Amino acid sequence: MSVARLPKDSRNGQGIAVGDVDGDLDVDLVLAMLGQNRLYLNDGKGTFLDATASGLPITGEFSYSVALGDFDSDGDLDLAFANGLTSLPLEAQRNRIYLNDGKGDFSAVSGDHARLREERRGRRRRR
Ligand SMILES: [Ca+2]
Ligand SMILES: [Ca+2]
Ligand SMILES: [Ca+2]
Repeated sequence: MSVARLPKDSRNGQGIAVGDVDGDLDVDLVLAMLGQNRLYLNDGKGTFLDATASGLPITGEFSYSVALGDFDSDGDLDLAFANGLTSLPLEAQRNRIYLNDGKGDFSAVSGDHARLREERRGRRRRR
């Protein structure tokens, strides 16, 4: 009998998303945490290996929810985190989008772009 196993640090999770983030056809896990979010890659047999250090931006933000979706339409699953906690500085409460390089390595490049677009749209409406 085989049993799915999670790393020991898989606690205090607020939200969870499942999807094949590294393109090897098994389903991986992303956890929204109060503190560093986690990326667990499936070894194909239901044992999850902690790939947080290599795959996710390191932050101290408090995430309450996470979703996977191909936001930039390049065929891989990207990440969106809903952040909060009013005692943190406003910048640390911003929601985040991280883009996947196709192998499960996520980077935070698009957060500011998303915000810029929002602001531009707002400006146009006001005119
Ligand atoms: Ca996978
Ligand atoms: Ca994508
Ligand atoms: Ca990509």
